[in-house]
Amino acid sequence: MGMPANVDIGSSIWVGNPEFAWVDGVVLNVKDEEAEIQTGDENVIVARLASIHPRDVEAGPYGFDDMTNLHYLNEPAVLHNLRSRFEMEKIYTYSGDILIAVNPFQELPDLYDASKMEEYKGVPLGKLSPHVFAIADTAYREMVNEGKSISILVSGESGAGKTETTKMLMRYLAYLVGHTGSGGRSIEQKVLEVDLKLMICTPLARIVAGTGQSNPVLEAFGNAKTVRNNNSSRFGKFVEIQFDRGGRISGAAIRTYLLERSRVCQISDCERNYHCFYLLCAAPEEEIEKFKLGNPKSFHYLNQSDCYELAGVNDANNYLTTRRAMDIVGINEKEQEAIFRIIAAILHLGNIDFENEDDNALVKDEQAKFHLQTTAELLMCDPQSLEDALCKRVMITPEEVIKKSLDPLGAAVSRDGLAKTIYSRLFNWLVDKINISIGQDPNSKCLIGVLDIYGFESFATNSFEQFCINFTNEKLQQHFNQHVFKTEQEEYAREEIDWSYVEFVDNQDALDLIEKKPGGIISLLDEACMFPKSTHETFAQKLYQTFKDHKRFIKPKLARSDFTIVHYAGEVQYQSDQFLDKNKDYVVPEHQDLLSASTCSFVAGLFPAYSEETVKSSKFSSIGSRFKVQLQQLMEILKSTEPYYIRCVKPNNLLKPALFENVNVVQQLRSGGVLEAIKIKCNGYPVHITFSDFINRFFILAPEVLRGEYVCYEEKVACTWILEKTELTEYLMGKTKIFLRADQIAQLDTQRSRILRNSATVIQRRARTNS
Ligand code: AOV
Ligand code: MG
Repeated sequence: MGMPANVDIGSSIWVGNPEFAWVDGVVLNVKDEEAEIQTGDENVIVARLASIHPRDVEAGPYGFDDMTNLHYLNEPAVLHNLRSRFEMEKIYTYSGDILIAVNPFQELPDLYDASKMEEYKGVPLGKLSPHVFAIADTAYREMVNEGKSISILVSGESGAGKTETTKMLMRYLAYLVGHTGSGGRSIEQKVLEVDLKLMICTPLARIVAGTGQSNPVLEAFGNAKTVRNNNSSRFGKFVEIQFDRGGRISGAAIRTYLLERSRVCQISDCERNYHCFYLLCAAPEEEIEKFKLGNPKSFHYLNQSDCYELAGVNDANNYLTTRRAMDIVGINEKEQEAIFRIIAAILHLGNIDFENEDDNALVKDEQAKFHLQTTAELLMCDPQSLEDALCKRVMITPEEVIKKSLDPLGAAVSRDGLAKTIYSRLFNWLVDKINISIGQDPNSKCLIGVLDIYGFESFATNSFEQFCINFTNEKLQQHFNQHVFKTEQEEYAREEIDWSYVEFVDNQDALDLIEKKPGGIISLLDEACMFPKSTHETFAQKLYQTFKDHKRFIKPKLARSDFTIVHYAGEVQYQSDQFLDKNKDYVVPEHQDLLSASTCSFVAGLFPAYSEETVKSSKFSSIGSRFKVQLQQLMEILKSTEPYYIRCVKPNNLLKPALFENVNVVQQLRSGGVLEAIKIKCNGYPVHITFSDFINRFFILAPEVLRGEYVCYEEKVACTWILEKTELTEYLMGKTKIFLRADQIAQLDTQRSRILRNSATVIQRRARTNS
């Protein structure tokens, strides 16, 4: 958006500011490449012309519902528009067909109630104030009327409100479908009022309730408190609702992506482990006794952080709610018992400490032995086998099979590995179970898919998880760019203007760097994992060599194993030291054998014995490559759908209402691709202004068009007349709109304000002479 500002003395402008991102001001003087500016807070500053953007003084205090109506489509204008609206509790704003949602961090009155849903039913997008219901409604109508599949892509950084937005989308769809045809109460309402279990008999109710109730279940096992969000989803999710020809829900499916495994045994201060652990510790007395639980502070997997309770959250109640939700999604009593037994077992497992005896790990003391015994009981496996699986490894040499002891550190790593494996298998089981119980429709005609996935991340240290997350975002960004580009083209076509003016910016090179096969980073990582002698350092060296001249790859100065990728949203420096370990999807055979031999069929079912075939084919399985395939499949689905985008924005890091931090928000607009989209528009003719708006604003440049002998009834002719008088060239004339470049509109505004200023002085002078 580096448009040369058309700066003149008296112009209203935005100027860059480190604290507030942008502040408003008026130009007092211009010299060479600099301008003297009086800012809104009455300071006089000097700024480079390049850091100045024109400001639309007539934008009004209420902001535009749709930011494509901004006359100056620049970063400060977008920021200011969102801010003004947020201050009036208008959290939703369109940018064309993209919905931007700023997290209010408070319940806004009536924003999501039934009457609001009724209000949006069947109303075209843009008629009412921007709302997530409007997007859901438009998506649904488009699906029914045009027989198209739709995807709604919800993105934003952690805590921005993706999951809440997704829930509102689902709630609205359930309401719509419940209210279509039959009239009366919605299915969802019925589900809430009538005995839940009974309602599950009808397929529609089962699906609506199932997708609805999958939330509390998946959130209990897949969400946790982090520093950024008290209810942070630690997995990505794509919910696909299937519809039949009549627009009725006929099935649904939930796909999940990349659950964060490390959290099960490692948490930082102020964060929590997955909610389910705390829920279980707050369960009714008999469960606590049965599972030998107690204070969460007594468990190593929970007491690494001093945070146990969440403000406003009652774990005991939530335990019961989760159990009820599990009933609804078809997880029976016996299965539920097994699930929580496993959760308890993981807590006890974490308390098995080891001590050192001649470099051999031994279970430490009576306390640790008690936890070993309890873990074995709960997992229904042999305690001695459990101890061996934790402390020993079987080595097969050509001569013999020997059991080698691990040292205490190795045993602790083995223990944590076991905990992570059990937990992630349990989570996958839950997802599969929910899918089976909701039921999929193999003959469905159309679908509406909703994607709730982690946004771009860049922390002080970035590991394999951030790499995968940012890879996902790079993929989605390409999809987004293509979409924005296409809609822009369509607008040109509608106005019957040649669209070769729109230039496409692409991030294919960044994607190639990551996923190209062979030769991309994921391929090189897999190779490193398969080669026994590699270390993260040899892996990094290989990257440095291979991508020496790649535009998107940087070897940081002095780095020995870090590498930087230039993502669309900025540079991220990755620490490669755990990449190899984290990429290996490997279950220790000792663990596998232990659990597949459990006398609890549920536990054994999570660890099906290998067949000869799978042993051969799965010599090495890589998380990175599997993720890449999952992502490819997701992209295939998305490509076959009509996309809608919702960009969630987090107004502050304190998670507080009514606080809007400019710098923070600008950062998100940049990395969320909102400004990228604007950039795509700015490459061509970003200002699309209707003939009548143009006349209203600029007739003053040629007042004769509205006067006596010149009155023209044809708006287009009047516009041409005005434009000819201003000596502007190279604008584009559409059927209903004029397309201008950013500098052209600025030029027109400058001329206009000059005239207004002159006439103001004339009026003042007249007033003075009259008095
Ligand atoms: P996320 O899904 O984007 O983060 P959430 O949807 O969990 O973020 O939102 C975080 C919190 O913000 C919620 O728990 C609510 O307290 C509040 N919130 C969000 N949207 C609204 C809304 N529309 N109205 C009122 N409060 C809201 V993460 O899952 O961490 O990336 O991994
Ligand atoms: Mg979430």
